Amino acid sequence: MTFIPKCFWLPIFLIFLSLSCTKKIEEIRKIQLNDHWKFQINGQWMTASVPGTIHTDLLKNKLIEDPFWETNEDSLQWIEKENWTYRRNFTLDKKSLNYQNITLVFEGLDTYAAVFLNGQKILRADNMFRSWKTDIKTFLKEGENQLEVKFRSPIIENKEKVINYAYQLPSGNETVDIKVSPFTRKAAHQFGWDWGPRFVGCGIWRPVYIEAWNDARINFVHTQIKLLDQKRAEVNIEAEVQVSKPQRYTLAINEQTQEYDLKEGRQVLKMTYAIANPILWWPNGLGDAHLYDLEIKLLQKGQLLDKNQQKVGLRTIELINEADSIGTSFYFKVNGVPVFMKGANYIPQDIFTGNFNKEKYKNLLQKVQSANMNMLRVWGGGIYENDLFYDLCDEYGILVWQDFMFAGSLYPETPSFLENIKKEVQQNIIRLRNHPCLALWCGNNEIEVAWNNWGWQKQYGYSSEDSIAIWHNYLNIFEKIIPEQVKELDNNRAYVPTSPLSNWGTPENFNHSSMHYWGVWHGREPIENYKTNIGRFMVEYGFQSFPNMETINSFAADSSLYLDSETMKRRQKSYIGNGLINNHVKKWYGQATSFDDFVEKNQRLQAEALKMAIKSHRRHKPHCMGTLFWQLNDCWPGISWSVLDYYGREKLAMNVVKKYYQPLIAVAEEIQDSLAVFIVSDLQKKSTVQLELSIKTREGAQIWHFSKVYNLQKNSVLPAAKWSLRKILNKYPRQAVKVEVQLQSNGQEIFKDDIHLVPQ
Ligand code: BMA
Repeated sequence: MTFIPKCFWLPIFLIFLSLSCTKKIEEIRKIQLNDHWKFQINGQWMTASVPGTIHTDLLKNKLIEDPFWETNEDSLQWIEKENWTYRRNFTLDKKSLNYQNITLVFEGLDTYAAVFLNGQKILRADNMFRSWKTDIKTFLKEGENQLEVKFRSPIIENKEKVINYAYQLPSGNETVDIKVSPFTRKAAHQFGWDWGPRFVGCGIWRPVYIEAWNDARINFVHTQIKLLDQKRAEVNIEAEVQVSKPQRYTLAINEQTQEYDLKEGRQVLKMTYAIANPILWWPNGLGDAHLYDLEIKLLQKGQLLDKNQQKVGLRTIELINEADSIGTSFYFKVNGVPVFMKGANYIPQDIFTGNFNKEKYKNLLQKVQSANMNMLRVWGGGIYENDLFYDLCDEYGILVWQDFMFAGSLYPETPSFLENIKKEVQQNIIRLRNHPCLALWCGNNEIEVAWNNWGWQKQYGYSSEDSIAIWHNYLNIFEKIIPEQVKELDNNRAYVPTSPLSNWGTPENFNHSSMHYWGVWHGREPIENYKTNIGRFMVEYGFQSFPNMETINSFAADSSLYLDSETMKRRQKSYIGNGLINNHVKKWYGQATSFDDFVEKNQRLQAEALKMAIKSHRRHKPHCMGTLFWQLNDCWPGISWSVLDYYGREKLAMNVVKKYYQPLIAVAEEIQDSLAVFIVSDLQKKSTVQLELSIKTREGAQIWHFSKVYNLQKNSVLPAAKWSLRKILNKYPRQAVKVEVQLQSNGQEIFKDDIHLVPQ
């Protein structure tokens, strides 16, 4: 062993001591608190799920019957009138407690909640759509801690407010006497809608966790495209950081770094990230939805403190909503080119919102993509969707029309309510604005058309003073508070205060802006009216159908399998009811011979209705520049306008959507005494197709044929040909023939359709 003289020991010891005392800066630590929750019922603590909902917790513990079975909805209404308490314990070690800052984060509390940590109140929540963060360092102890969330029933919370309010507020589709939904910032459809049940629940519906950090952290990142041309893109990156120790920090974006001397508190760090030869992000059908990965890191002396991952899609998007030669346009330009939007209205995938299932999201959005859709509208009576929804839309090239969560109601004008929605709007804009899929912010669903056309003033007995005050409050929310936040936080994205901007009342209205066309269904018009009522952008229209028998059998006993059974009547939530469907079925296909037969015919009818509408909308491009049918999906196994049921099963209409949303289709249409064919191309390049048109007897014998090659312009509708029916039918009556239309590309069939002529 080498001898070390005594005098050397001291400096070696001192060096060792100083090294061991230099505190290593720790990276931010996230402690998940989603497990081990319990909820209390009759003094007992039962297992709970987080994220979750009281109804599903009760069900999992076998404390209630299946809420979807038969008419069980009715007997489960007591749940909404109860307060519910959730609790869990967790242990913290000394190391975690040593962090300078410890924050508790609830990504979603539904809705009125008081949160206690070790018996001390640390938070009060009153909005399902907000996330909640609070510093908890001083409330924590080493070892075991207890977290408790006490939910108050929205009915109990708001009953007095409803009774004492100056006037009654219209309230979506609520059917009970005391209508609390306008006062409650909670998914409106859960109070009952015309396609869903009333289940007003509560719960910790999004993840909960602790964040422990030292010195500084990243609160959020904002990415904005500053420059985008063929050679180069520049993305502005703003990172809001929170600093508890003033010193020099480094911000890194992928390989690029920049130093900052930061003071205590919140501050925004700006950097520009350049991309050479950028690859654009395109909506589904027009190219790849290319995404760039950015990793934003906050470092101190080379040690990582916090990081944030972003996916950036390079694209521009504009809404062109302006006066034109027809009336008022409404269309989107993506990367400078007008794009016809093909899609649907999307509602929450589960009435029990905490019931979040990744696979279900993925399956649904894959179906959307493979059905050739390029846009979904997240409708305003549901929720601002989970991050995964927008991540998948980014990836699959599905643009999102995002409503703020206001639908078919009017809202109180108290300062605390307005402040609450302002915070909700701020948080959700910040959470969603980086997504390339996000196309538009829309203030609300159908409030303006309702105010102007649905007779609320008379129905609710408003005096003219009331009306002035109510309308003033409406304008304050949708033309001031919300757009001001959009302008401040997401200045480059379009905002419209409401949908639709034009009502379907008069023919002239079809020349203006966005349209919800409900003449067919609510107006009891014949389905054929889809052919002539075509707006500039069809945001809603649709026809109901029953789900597949397999789904019906999941909620109805054999003894309920008839149209007038209590179960089928209660499942039908639209005031028009099953009778309207039945009348149309009879008219189109004759009296159904059994319940199964009725369901099958109803689905054929829905498919026929959507086919007619979609073909007409597309062939009227560019008068019409978008078609979003009502509705894509369901929140329970029910009767609705959906094409995919609660279990993801496809109705017959789904095939129609897939087929008629293809980029190249031919629309053969009877116009008075003629047969006309239009070839529609949504492609952004020229193409060549061969049209094959035959008239055949119902038995299949060909009596007339036409074939021609057409060169199509990009993004076009070509009126290809027109014939006098009298000439081409010869002696055959209309009802004895069918018209077959086919498109071929390079000898391959790419589209085929049959149409039947209207008998004379
Ligand atoms: C639309 C929607 C929903 C409703 C649907 C069917 O206008 O906005 O409110 O469910 O009609 O009636």
